[in-house]
Amino acid sequence: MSPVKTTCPYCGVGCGVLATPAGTPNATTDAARAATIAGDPDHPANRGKLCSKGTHLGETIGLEGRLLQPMIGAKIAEWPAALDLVARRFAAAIAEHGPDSVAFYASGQMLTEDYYVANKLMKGFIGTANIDTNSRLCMASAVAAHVRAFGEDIVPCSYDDLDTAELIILVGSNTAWCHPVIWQRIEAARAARGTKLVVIDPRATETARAADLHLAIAPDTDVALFNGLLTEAKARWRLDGRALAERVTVPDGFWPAIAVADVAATCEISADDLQAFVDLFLDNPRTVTLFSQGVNQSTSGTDKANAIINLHLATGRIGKPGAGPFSITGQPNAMGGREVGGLASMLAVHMGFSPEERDRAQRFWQSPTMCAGPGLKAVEMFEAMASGKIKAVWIMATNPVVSMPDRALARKALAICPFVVVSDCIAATDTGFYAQVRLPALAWGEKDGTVTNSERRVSRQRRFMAPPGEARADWWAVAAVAQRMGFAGFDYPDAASIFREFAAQTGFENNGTRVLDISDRATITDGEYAAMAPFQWGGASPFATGAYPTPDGKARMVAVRYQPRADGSRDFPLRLNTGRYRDQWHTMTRTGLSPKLSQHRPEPLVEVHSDNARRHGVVDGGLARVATEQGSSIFRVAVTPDQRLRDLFVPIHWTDQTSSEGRAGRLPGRDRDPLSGQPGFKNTPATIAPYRPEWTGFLITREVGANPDCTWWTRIRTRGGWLTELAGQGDPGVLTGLLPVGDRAEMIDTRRGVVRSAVLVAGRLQAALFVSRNAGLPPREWLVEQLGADNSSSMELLAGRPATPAPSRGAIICVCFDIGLDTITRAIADQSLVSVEAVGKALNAGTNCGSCRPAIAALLPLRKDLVHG
Ligand SMILES: Nc1nc2c(c(=O)[nH]1)N[C@H]1C(S)=C(S)[C@@H](COP(=O)(O)OP(=O)(O)OC[C@H]3O[C@@H](n4cnc5c(=O)[nH]c(N)nc54)[C@H](O)[C@@H]3O)O[C@H]1N2
Ligand SMILES: Nc1nc2c(c(=O)[nH]1)N[C@H]1C(S)=C(S)[C@@H](COP(=O)(O)OP(=O)(O)OC[C@H]3O[C@@H](n4cnc5c(=O)[nH]c(N)nc54)[C@H](O)[C@@H]3O)O[C@H]1N2
Ligand code: SF4
Ligand SMILES: [Mo]
Repeated sequence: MSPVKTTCPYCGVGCGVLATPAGTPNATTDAARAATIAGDPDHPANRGKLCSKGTHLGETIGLEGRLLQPMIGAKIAEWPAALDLVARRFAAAIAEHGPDSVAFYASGQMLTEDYYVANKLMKGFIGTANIDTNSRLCMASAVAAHVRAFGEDIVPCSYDDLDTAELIILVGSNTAWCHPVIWQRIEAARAARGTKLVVIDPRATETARAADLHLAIAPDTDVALFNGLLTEAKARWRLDGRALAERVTVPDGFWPAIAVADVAATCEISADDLQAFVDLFLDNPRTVTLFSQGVNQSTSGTDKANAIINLHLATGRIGKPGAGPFSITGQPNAMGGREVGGLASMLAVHMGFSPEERDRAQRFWQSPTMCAGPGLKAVEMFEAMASGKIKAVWIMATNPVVSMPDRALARKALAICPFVVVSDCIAATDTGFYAQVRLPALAWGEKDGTVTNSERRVSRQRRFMAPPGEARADWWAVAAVAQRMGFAGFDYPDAASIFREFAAQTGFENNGTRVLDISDRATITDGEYAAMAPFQWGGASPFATGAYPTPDGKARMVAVRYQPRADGSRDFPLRLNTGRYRDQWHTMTRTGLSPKLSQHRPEPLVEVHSDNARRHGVVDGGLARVATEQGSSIFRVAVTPDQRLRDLFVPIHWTDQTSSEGRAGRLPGRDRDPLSGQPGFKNTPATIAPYRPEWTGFLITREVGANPDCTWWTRIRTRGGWLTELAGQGDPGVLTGLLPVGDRAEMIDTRRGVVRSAVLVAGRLQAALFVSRNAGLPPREWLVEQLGADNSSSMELLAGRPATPAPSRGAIICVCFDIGLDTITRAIADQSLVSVEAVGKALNAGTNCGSCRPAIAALLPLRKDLVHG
C-alpha cells in the first residue's frame, strides 16, 4: 500500500508521519494492523525527522487493552442505548438543576472537529461554558499571558525563527525530551550558525547540559530573572525606543513595579552567570525565548509568561525573523482546542463573552440559548463536582484521576457526581473506573480530522486503519447526543463538514478584528479536505506589521512583580518538581505498550541531590517515600548532581494500572495561578524518607496478570511480556500465586530469604519470580529476553544469567538499536571516541531517531565543541 500522510499523535511539534499499513485494508486483527512509520520529508514541522516516540508508533497500534464497545456499568451496551442514556441523564440534570449543573472535561488530544462540536453543544445549546480541558493544566497561563499582552491568544513565532535566531533561550522546557524534533532543529542551527543557547531550569536536564549557559534558578524565580534582565537592558539604553513609542503600551508605574533588589541572590545563581546571561542577551538581538511547563505550571505562570513577553516587546525582539517569545504547546492539538474555544475562559474562535460576541456566536450557530459568561476552570470544575453541584460530566481523551492535582479531589469528585461518562480508546484507565458509561473512541490511525501545532500550523490526521469493534469518532458521539437532546445543527455526515463550519465561524463578522481567520477554507470540497496540505494561520510572523489585535492596535506590557513563594514548612522542607520522561507519554496508555519505549526509564525514579539524600538517609538504588501535604508515594532513588540541593523530581507517567505507588499524581496540591487557573505542578513542599521493605523482587510474565498484593510494585512492557518490580513486608511466598501453570523450576533458600521460580511450558519460559530479603537480585535484562525463547536451561534461569555471561549493556540509551549505557561508555573508553558522530559510527547508537544524542553527548569526555550537530 502507498503511505498515508498523517500527523504524530504526541507532542505539539506536530510532525508529519508517513504511515504505510502492512496488512490488508480494513483488517481489525492485531497482526493485520501493523504499519511502517516514517517521518514525512515534505512536512514543514519536521522535514522527515521523528523522535523516539514517533518512530515507535507502530508498536502502539495493536488492539491490546482497547475499549471496543460502549459499556454501561460493567455491561456491554449498544451505541443507541448508551447515547440515549447519556442524553437522558444530561437533559434531566439540566431540567432539574439548570445548565450549570453539567460539564464536559475535554483534551488537547481531541481533534479540532471533536472539540468544535463539544464546544458548540455546551456553550450554544446547553447554555453554559462549563467545558474545560486538560489544556488548563498545560497551556492556560500562556493563553492568559497572550491575551493580556496581545489582546488575542496568538503565538508570535514559527519554527523557522529557530533557524535564524542568534540566541535561543529555553525557559522551563526540557526540549530534548519533550519536543525532540524542535531540539534537533536547535542543535542543527547551533552547528551551522553558532547560535547561542541558554537554558533556565532548576534541573540540569539533558537539555540544560547541552547549553552554552545553564541557569539553575531556584524554583519559581523566573519573574525576578526576566524583570532583572529587562531592568538591566533599560539601564544600558538597550530598549527599542521606537517600538515603545509606537507599538507598545507601558502602564504607569511599570519600571518601579518590576524592580528586583538582588536578582542573582533571589534566583540563587552566581553573579557571574547572571552577567553572562545579560551579555548574551544584549549582544544577540535576534532572540527566541521558548517556554513551556516550567513557566506555565506555576502559581505565577501567567506573570512568568508576561515577564518574558515584556522583555521581547520592550527590546523590539518580536515580529521579526529569528525573534519572539514562543510558547511551545504540549499536546498535539492544544492549539486547535484554543482555536475552537474549548476552554471555559473563552467562548469560541478567539472571542470572549461580551454581549456582542455572544450574540455573534448565537447567530452563527442559530442556537436556542447561550452561556452567560465564563465557566468553571478544570480544578474548579472538579471542586464543584466534589461538592455535589455538578450532576453529570462527560470526560473525553484525558485521565484526570491521574493528571489533576490533589489526588483526593478527582476521585472524590467522580465518586460523588451522579453521572460520569468517559470516552477513551483504552478499556482500563484510572478515570474510567468511576464511569457509569464508557464510550469507545477511535485511536490514532483510525480517527480523521485536523490538529494545530505550536507554530499555528494546521495538519491533517488521516485514517489508515479501519475502526475496530464499535469504536467511533468523539465528534460523532457528541453530535449523536446533541441530536437526542433535540438540538438542530448537529447532523454532520463527516469531519470535513465540521471543519468547514469551524472555518466559517473564524471569519464570521471578523472584519480583521481577530487574527484567527481561516474562513477561506469554509467552502473547500470533501476532496480538498482529504488532500489538504499543512497550512499556517496568521502567517509566519503574525505581528510583522507591528499591529496587535487590541482596541488601540498596540501590545501591552504588564507590570508583573516577583512574589516569593512561602518557604516549605518544617514537615515539608523540600520542593517537589514533576515532569516527563523522554520515551513515555503521560499516563502511558499508548507509549506504555511499546517494549522499545519502555526501556529508557523502566521505573519511576525520585531524583535527589547527594547531600539531600545523605541528610534524609536515602541511598541510590534504594526505595524512598516522597510525601507532601496531599499524600505520599514510593520511588526508586536516583542520587544525581542534576538536582538542586533542596529539590526532588519525579515522573508523572505511572498510574493505578502500572504501579501501586510510584505515583506523582498523588503529590501536588491545588494551588494555582490566580488568572489562568493553572495548577503549580512544579513546586510543592515535600519531604523524603527511606522506605525499607523486608524484601525486594521482580516478576517477569507473558501476560499482564493480576496486580501483586504487596506494598510497592511498578510494571513496564518488555519484549514479549511484562516486568514488574516488587517490594514489601511479610511473607513474599504469596507472590507465587501470580505465576501461571506450567513446569516449575524452583530454588528456595529460607535462611537467606531467597525465592527463585521459573515456569516453563514445552521448554519455553513463561514467567519468572525472583525475591530476596537482602536485595541481591540478578540484572533483569537477560532474563527478560528469555521469555518464550527456545531451549532455556532451568539452571541458567534460576541463576538469572547464562553460563557464559555476555558483558552487561546497562540501562538502554538508544532504544532504536537497543544500545545500553555500559556498551557506550566502554566504546568511548576503548576507542577514544570524542563525538556523538563517532559513537554513532562505532555502535549505530543515535543514528536513527536521534532522541538519545543528548544522552550520548553527556557521556563523552568534555569535548563540547564536537558534540553538536
Ligand atoms: N516525552 C514526552 N514528551 C512530551 C510529553 C510527554 O508526556 N512525554 N508531554 C507533552 C506535553 S502535554 C507537554 S505540556 C510538554 C511539556 O514539556 P516540558 O515543559 O519541556 O516538560 P516538563 O518535564 O513538564 O517540564 C519542563 C521543565 O520545567 C522545569 N521547571 C520546573 N520548575 C521550574 C521553574 O520554576 N522555572 C523554570 N524555568 N523551570 C522549571 C522542570 O525542571 C522541567 O525540566 O511535553 C510534551 N511532550
Ligand atoms: N504532577 C503533574 N501533573 C500533570 C502535569 C505535570 O507536569 N505534573 N502535566 C499536566 C499536563 S501539561 C497535561 S497535558 C496532562 C496530561 O494528562 P492526561 O490528559 O490525563 O493524560 P493522557 O495519558 O494523555 O490521557 C489521555 C487519555 O485519552 C485517551 N485518548 C487518546 N486519544 C483519544 C481520542 O482521540 N479520543 C478519546 N476519547 N480518548 C483518547 C488515552 O488513551 C488516555 O487515556 O497532565 C497534567 N498533569
Ligand atoms: S517530536 Fe516526537 S512526539 Fe513530537 S510530534 Fe515529533 S515525532 Fe511526535
Ligand atoms: Mo501538556
